[in-house]
Parts: sequence; C-alpha cells; structure tokens
Amino acid sequence: MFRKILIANRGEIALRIIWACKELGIRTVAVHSDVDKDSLHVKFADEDVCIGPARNADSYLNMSAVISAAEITDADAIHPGYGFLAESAHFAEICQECHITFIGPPPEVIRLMGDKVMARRVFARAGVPVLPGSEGLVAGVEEAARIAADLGYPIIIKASAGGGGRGMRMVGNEEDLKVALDMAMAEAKAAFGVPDVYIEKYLEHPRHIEFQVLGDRFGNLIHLCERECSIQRRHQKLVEEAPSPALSPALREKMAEAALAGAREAGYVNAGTVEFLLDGQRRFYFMEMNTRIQVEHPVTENITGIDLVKEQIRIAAGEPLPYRQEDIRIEGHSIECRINAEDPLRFTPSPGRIRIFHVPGGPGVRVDTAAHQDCYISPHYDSMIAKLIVMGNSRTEAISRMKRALDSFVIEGIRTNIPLQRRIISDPDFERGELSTHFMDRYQQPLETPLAVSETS
Ligand code: MV4
Repeated sequence: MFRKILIANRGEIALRIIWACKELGIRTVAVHSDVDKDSLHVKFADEDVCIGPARNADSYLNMSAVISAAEITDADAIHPGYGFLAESAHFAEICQECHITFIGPPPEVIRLMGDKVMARRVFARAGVPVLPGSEGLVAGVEEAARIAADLGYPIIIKASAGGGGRGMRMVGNEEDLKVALDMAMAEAKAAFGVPDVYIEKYLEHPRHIEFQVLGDRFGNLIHLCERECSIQRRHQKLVEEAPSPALSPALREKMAEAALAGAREAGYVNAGTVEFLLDGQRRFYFMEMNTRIQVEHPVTENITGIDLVKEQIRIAAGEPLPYRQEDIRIEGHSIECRINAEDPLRFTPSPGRIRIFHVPGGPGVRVDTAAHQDCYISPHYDSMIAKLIVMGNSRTEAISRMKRALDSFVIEGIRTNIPLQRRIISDPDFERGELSTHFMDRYQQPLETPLAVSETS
C-alpha cells in the first residue's frame, strides 16, 4: 500500500480523498494556490505545498508544479480527484515516467475513452447499443448531409475530444446543417485543438443514466448499479440519485451487462462511469465513458456501502477487488443536491465570504464540503460549495429527508441555489420520478417574484 498520497485538487473532493487516506493509514500532501492557503484541505493534510497563484492554469492545472510537489514531498501516488488533471492521459503518462502512481486508469485507457469516436467504436464492438450516428468523424458538409438524411432530423453534432456537453450542437433541419457544422468544427478546434466532430441521432426527451464500474489489474470488473442524472442545467448536474426510478430489475441487468462488456473491451481498470441515454421506449444507448471519480459518487456509496475512493486507492496499489458481483447488494435510496454559490434568480456566480454556515445532520444525511464559517468563496473556482446527500429506506423517505435537510441548511453571506433545490425536490414530476434531460427547462424563468428594474442595474 502507498505510504503517502498527493491530492492534486481542492475543495470538497480533496477533503473526501484525505478522509479515505486517513482511514487507510496513508499520509497526505495537499497542494494549493495562494488564495487557498487557509483551506480545509490544507489544514487536514499532513503536509502542504503552495503550487502557484489563484488562476487554475497557474496552479491546480500546472503539471510540472504538481509533479515537483510530489517529488519534493516523496509522495508515491497522486489522486487527481475530478476535473483538473483527472482525465489527462498526458498527465498520467508523466506520473508513470516519474515513478509516481496515478490513481486512475492507465493512460492508454484515458486516451481511448477521451476520444468519443473511439469510445463509440469500442462499445459497439462489445455489442453495446450506441446512439445511431456517423461511423467515425465527419469530414465535410456533403457527408454530414448524407448521414443526417439517413438518420432523420433532428441530429446532434459533437466534438470527438469533447464530452459532458462541451462542443455540442443540435440541428433540426438540413438548411441549418452547414452553418452548424462549421461552427461546431471551429468551436472544437478552439476548445480542444482539433476540429474533429461526429454526428448522432438527437433523442428528444431522454434520461441520463450512468453505471458505476470498478475494475482491478487482474481482470476483475464489477458494476455498482446506476445513478440517474437527468436533472441538469447547461450540462451541470444539479440533482443525482441512485437507483434510477426508471429501471426495472431486468433493464438494470441488461444495461449493467452492456456497461461491463464495453468496459472490459476497453481494458478498463479503476473506477469509471458508463453514460447511457434512455429513450421513452426504454431503449438505451451508450453515450460516453468517464474515467474518473465523479462528483455524484456518494449516492452509489450510500446504496452499496462501498467506499469508492478507498477502492480507487486499493486498485491503484495493485490490490485485487475484495468483492465479486454477487457480493454487491443495493439497499435503500440516495439523493444528492449540489449546493452552488450562485444567484438563484440569475444563475450567476455569487462569490464572497460565508458569514453563517450551518450544515444539516441527523439520520441519513451526509454533507461533503470544504466550506465553513468565515471562509471566502473565490470567483476563481467552481461554484459548487457543498454536496447534500441523503439516504432513505425508500425514495419517498429520501425525498422527505432531503426536504428537511435543505430547510435546515443555513448559508449566509453569499447567495446559493438552495431555494432552487427546494423547488426541484418538491416538484410533482420529481416526486413521481418523471425525469428527463429537459426537466430544468421549466425553471429558466426567475424564481418567485420578477426582479425590479432597479435591482438588476
Ligand atoms: C445527447 C442528447 C440527445 N441525443 N445526444 C448532454 C451532455 C452530454 N454528455 C451529452 N448530452 C446530450 N447528448 C443525443 N444523441 C441530449 C443531451 C443532453 C443532455 C444529456 C443529459 C443530461 C442533460 C442534457 C441536456 C441537454 C442535452
């Protein structure tokens, strides 16, 4: 097992990784930017290294600074958390060359799944239904028009190096195709350095359902069921739950088999997530695979009793998975609400100092956060400041628990999306489990009363 792990992240996930290390008896190194010197991840790590100024590119994303910090402190592994360096095959390779274990999949697997066209091919080869679409990249507008005509409009153009909704463009008819293709390719080139795009049939009101998988270095691969993540706004998830209210045991079994077949074909090792879209006829299609621990992992931990971060560390240390598929039992229902520092009316960031921070507790409540009273929420970083996660014996119990937990979460000094989360959790469609990726469309209008002109200026 590792002696010392460097955590190449900040905020709640850095703390989450520190908790796992402490329980495993592993020393920890925090890295931080100038403005994060008083952060909790720094306070609770055994050692800390300042790696640069506030801007992400100058600190948390600075690969040589992170590697140097690991070398100076003699860390034997790096946990990247999510975001930042987590899905950089290049960073995983640099770790390898420096004889530091990257806690995640091998670089080749990160690269393969990062190429969304290749990922589609790998999953299709494994017999998994993929969204109908182009065989590979689309070269020009003639080819795109042929493919789109075959699929039937609407279609969606996606960047092969994208994922998570970045660089996507929906096209409703042939007239709009040329402009959309040009713009998608230009955006892809600007964002990812390559203009490569592919086409899929656009599903109108799908659900987003993702399966958690775990693979060790000995070819053992298991799944930990699914999370429903349909409630998103601008490709940012807001509410996640496990299990999905949409899956029958039979469908769960079929989707899980598909997720495992694809992951096996990819040579997957460590924790990963296989994303599917589910249509109104209960047909599922592979969309993409994420090669990192995800923000919403706690809902899976709640229903399986498995500590995913500890498992990531054990797998990276070369230990075999301690469970077989038949050992995995799901129990109860778990829901997560992401608490963001943002104006609930305008969805704009609300940085500032938190004056009062009271977190809910009691039965079935977990709060993952690095925020605290008098801490400063910097505009340099992600607006997510806490995850409120509840567990119940049933979905109904989880919902009522989430309502009372949201009601006793007090954050003053900055604005948060807690009022929005209250509305979502009390929405009759949410309560019935009737979700789709368009669920949030109805919340685009301002909350409660419209703003007076004087307040907006
Ligand atoms: C789609 C889709 C419909 N059809 N692909 C958005 C995030 C990224 N992972 C892919 N996304 C979508 N891909 C096809 N072929 C609809 C979306 C989508 C979406 C997916 C999940 C959750 C929310 C969403 C909101 C808008 C669009």
